[in-house]
Amino acid sequence: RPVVTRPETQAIDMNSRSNTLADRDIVPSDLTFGFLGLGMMGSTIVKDLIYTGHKVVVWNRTIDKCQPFVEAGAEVKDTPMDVVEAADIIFCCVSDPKGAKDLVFGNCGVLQLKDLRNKAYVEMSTVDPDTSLDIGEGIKQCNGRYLEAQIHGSRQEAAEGMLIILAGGDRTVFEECHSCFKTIAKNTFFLGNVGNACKVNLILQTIQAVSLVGLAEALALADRFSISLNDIIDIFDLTSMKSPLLLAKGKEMAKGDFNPQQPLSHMQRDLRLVLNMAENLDQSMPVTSITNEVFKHTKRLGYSEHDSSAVFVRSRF
Ligand code: NA7
Repeated sequence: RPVVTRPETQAIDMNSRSNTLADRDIVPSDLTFGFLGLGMMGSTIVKDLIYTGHKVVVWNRTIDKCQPFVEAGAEVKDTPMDVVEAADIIFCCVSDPKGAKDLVFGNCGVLQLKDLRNKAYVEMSTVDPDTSLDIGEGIKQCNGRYLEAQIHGSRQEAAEGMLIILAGGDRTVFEECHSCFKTIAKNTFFLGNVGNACKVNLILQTIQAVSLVGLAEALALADRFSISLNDIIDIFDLTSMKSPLLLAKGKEMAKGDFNPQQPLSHMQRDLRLVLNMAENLDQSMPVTSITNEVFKHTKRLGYSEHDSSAVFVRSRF
C-alpha cells in the first residue's frame, strides 16, 4: 500500500484572470445572481463573474471561504434561503446530488422561501437526471423557473474560462444567464428538457473515465518493462490516438503529479451515477463497471482528493 500525502489545498487567486476574458466583450446582465457553493469550481466562476461586472450574492457551508469574495465586492448571506431572497437567479455548485438536494429541500434551503415567483434556480452541481427532475419539480411547485446547467471541464479549464455548459430546462433562464455563461465557458449548448444535459454530461464523463483507466493500464505495463514513460508519451503524441486530455494525463502519470484538476472522488461519483442510470434501463456497461471498480479501489488507497489520473498508482500494483 503506497504512502499517500493529501494534495495541497490551493487558495483561490482572486487576481488571476483567464486570458480569454478580455476578448469576449461581455456586457453584464443587470440581474442579481446568487451563488451557493464556493469550492474550487464555484470560487473560480464567481471570481470571474465579479470581474466582468455581475452583481453577486454568495453563500458557502464553510463560511471562511466567503471572505475573499466580500473583499472583491460580493455580498455574503447566512443561509441558502437568504441568497434566494436577495437574488433573481441562483446558481448552485456543490459536490454531489445529495448536497444539491440538501440545499433545495433541507433546513434553511431554497424551498423554505415558499414563493419563488420571479426567481430562477440553476443547478450546476453534477447530478443525475432524476435528481435534476426532483429539484426542478420542487422549484416549479413554488412558482420558480428551473435550468440545469452542467459544467463540463477541469478546474484548469474553469480558470481559463474554457468550460462547456450543457443546459436543459427553462429556455428563458438560459437566455438570462447569457452574460454569465459567456464569462465562464467557451461553448454553451441548450439541450431541451430537464435531464437531457445531465445525461450528456455523464456520457462524456464515461468516455473520459474509461479512457483514463486504459491509459493507466498501458503505461503501467510499459513501466513493468522499464520502458521510459516519457518515450511512450512522445510516440503517442505522433499517433492518431493522441488527444489533449490523454497527453496531459499521461504526462501527469509519468511524473506522479496528481494535482486535482478533476478529483478522483468526483469521477467515481459520476461513474456511480452512470451505472445507476444504466441499471434502470437494463443497459449493459461491463467496461464502465470495471472502470468504476478501478476508481473505487484507488479511492480506498487514499487518492480521493487527488486527480483522476491517480488511477495509475493502482494499475502499477
Ligand atoms: P469542491 O472544491 O470539492 O467543493 C465542493 C463544494 O460543495 C464546497 O463549496 C462544499 O462546501 C460544498 N458542499 C459539499 N457538500 C455540501 C453539502 N451537503 N451542503 C452544502 N455544501 C456542500 O468541488 P468543485 O468546486 O471542484 O466542484 C463542484 C461541482 O462542480 C461538482 O459537482 C463538479 O462535478 C462540478 P464546503 O466548502 O466544504 O463547506
